[in-house]
Amino acid sequence: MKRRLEALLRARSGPLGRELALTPGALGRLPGRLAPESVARLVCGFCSTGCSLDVHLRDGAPVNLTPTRDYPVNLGMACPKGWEALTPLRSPDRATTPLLRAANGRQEPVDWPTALGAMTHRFREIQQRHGNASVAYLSTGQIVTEEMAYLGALAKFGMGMLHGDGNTRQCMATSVVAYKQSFGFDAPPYTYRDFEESDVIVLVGSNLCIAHPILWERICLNPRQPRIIVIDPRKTETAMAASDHFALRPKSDLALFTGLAQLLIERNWIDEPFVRAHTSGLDALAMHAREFPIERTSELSGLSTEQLGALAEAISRPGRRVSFWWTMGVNQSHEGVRVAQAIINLALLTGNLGRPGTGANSITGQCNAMGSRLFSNTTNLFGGRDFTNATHRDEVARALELPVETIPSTGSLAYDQIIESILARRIRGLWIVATNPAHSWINQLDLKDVLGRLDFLVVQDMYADTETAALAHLVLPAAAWGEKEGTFINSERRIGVVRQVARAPGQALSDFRIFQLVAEAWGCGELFRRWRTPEDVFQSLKRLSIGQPCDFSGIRDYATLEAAGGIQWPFPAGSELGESERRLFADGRFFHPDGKAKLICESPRPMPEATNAAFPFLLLTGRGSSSQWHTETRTKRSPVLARLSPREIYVELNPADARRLGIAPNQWVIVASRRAELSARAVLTHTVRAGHVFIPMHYAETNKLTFAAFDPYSRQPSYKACAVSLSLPSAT
Ligand SMILES: Nc1nc2c(c(=O)[nH]1)N[C@H]1C(S)=C(S)[C@@H](COP(=O)(O)OP(=O)(O)OC[C@H]3O[C@@H](n4cnc5c(=O)[nH]c(N)nc54)[C@H](O)[C@@H]3O)O[C@H]1N2
Ligand SMILES: Nc1nc2c(c(=O)[nH]1)N[C@H]1C(S)=C(S)[C@@H](COP(=O)(O)OP(=O)(O)OC[C@H]3O[C@@H](n4cnc5c(=O)[nH]c(N)nc54)[C@H](O)[C@@H]3O)O[C@H]1N2
Ligand code: SF4
Ligand SMILES: [Mo]
Repeated sequence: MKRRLEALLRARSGPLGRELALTPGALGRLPGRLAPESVARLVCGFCSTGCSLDVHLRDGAPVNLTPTRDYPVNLGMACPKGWEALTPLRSPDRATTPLLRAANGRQEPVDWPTALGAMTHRFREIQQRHGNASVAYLSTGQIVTEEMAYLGALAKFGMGMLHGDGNTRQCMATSVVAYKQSFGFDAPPYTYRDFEESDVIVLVGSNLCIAHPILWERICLNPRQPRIIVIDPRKTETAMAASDHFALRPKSDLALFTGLAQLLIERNWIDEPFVRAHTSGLDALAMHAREFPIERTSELSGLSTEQLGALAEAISRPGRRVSFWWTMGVNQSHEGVRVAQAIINLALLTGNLGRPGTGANSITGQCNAMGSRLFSNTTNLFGGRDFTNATHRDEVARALELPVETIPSTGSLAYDQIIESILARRIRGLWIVATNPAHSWINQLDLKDVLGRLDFLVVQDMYADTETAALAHLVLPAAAWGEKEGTFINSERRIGVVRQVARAPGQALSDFRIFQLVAEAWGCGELFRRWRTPEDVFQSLKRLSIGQPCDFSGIRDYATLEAAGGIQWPFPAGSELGESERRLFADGRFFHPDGKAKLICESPRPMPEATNAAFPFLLLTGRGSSSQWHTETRTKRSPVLARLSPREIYVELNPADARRLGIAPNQWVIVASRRAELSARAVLTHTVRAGHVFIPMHYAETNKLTFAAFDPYSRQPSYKACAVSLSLPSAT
């Protein structure tokens, strides 16, 4: 292996060979494509809203930014993270050189050739001993589509890996499976203008004001005085701002929505012509829903029969445009897929699909979760295809001009199964790119132990001090958003461009460049010879989309995207640029062969870890503030953002519970689950009900407590329900 790399360095063949041979210092100053203008336009790299930011440059360096005024998504607005997006780039804590764990156990700086040599040598050695599938990767929804496609192709077609998953499993897997089964393709149908055109907006398990503040602003632009209904066990910021808040019992959504379907059917409040023409499965759903009469539904959901009647009436009154939106309160559940489908059923039953202001709408999380859903090559083969389908493999082989034998014919293990395989020593090498599972994964303590058992762990991140990077044998320093180019796909299927406005520090390289170098070092660079730039990959992605519902082959290039203010898929060849916003299913045709959407139902199951006398509180987790992002690797580096949210971990509890337990405001308390305990400051608030507590996910300790339960269809973790106890620290 070493000889191969040395030969490659000596040969200096092609631009990549030359790069490998460059001195480390020179690598850091690789000629990027820095935007020459005084203003460069980039889609934000935090959340899936996909706001556009104008970065102002002086002498080729970014000085500050303003939200783009004429971009159809954010209309001149940004949240605190967007305004502060440049600060995390300039942090002195950035990873600036590869780090390799030495014999003394410490991570020591090395140059790129050494790092690449170590990675390819160790991974190959593991594969030779234990088979190709003994090395796997974990990808992300936070790098540009071109990079995640490169990683997916390199790992699976070039390096022979079979298993790869990503942090979208933690986030969007439920919506993907729900849409595929109900609509025939993973296709969120809406456009953001639907927020402005609805009469009734139903937000289920979505704290829009905190998690997608600019989408909340879009609701505020609605001139129809919409009724805003929030269904969430907590009285969130969004619930407070809404017209109605229905505080259902946690994880009773499936009973609630099935009971609502029953009310609609029994009162004949359904849009029968729409249902007959465009759906299948009504009879089975009607039979099933009979088991959820209003009294039982009330008992299960904790909502009164009057509340249920009011809800059913609100979503079914003829002539009203009703839109249903959901996020993690639905997806992160032991039965999330069926809950999402129960919401989809309500939209179908009331004919609220395909028209302005309607829809069964999953709001995505990360800036490029939608890109990852289509092009990460993890669960799905490129373009929403299936690894087990020979026709699909042929299509991909043809589009990429690859030998079809390079494409595996079996799908990947899911995230939790990859972790179990590590424990069983079937997987021994792992490459983690742009995600921090040692903080964010559901059974964090187990995961840290499991990652520690790997023969070789590579972590590729913009910071070397993340909880996951600390465990790595090899850390690869990555350039960040703003230091590279490519495209993101936002929640409403809009493809937008990210440009390079800054140079990565030290020897950090774009993920794209790192993948190219790994391909060369591995010896499979020939497969990717045509992918010299991200825009080359974009042209391949266009070809991969042809014939799929997401076809965007009509977009010429990045310049077209920039001029148009982003373009939503589908946009097949020959499409005209007209309206800047488009929704799906206007023609009532879904992606199943019969053109109909499926009404799918199933009985609710009990919550996996219920409360009991020893652990009497239910722990809910989620986003804490609009200035905190996930594991805070980025947001904590901004003094402005850091000041906008508590630095110390806190637990929200109801004042009645606090009184009973003698807990004073701001006091340190111990929160314990069956797995671990932590200390947190008590915040007394009526936003959580008695018997519930809430801890934001942004603190490193939170996931020590959570219970590893998964939806059986999507294998998404159920982060939002586990049993805990509260106590005061002992005086000693
Ligand atoms: N500021 C900020 N914004 C973000 C992020 C961030 O980290 N910080 N992350 C982004 C990402 S990746 C994502 S996925 C989104 C997440 O966006 P959201 O899903 O809106 O955020 P969460 O706070 O995780 O969860 C939403 C709500 O689900 C509720 N919930 C819990 N259990 C249940 C239940 O059983 N039923 C119902 N109906 N509701 C329940 C919780 O009380 C919570 O208020 O945010 C994105 N935006
Ligand atoms: N308890 C609880 N846990 C949760 C959730 C919850 O609601 N409750 N939510 C879950 C959800 S929805 C999500 S999406 C996950 C998120 O969990 P993670 O994906 O683990 O969270 P991030 O902090 O966004 O991690 C992204 C990492 O990528 C790095 N990075 C950023 N940009 C780049 C880049 O361009 N290149 C490279 N190589 N690295 C980069 C960052 O420094 C960071 O280390 O957390 C999940 N965990
Ligand atoms: S709402 Fe999301 S996309 Fe918009 S500025 Fe904030 S983090 Fe960025
Ligand atoms: Mo997410």
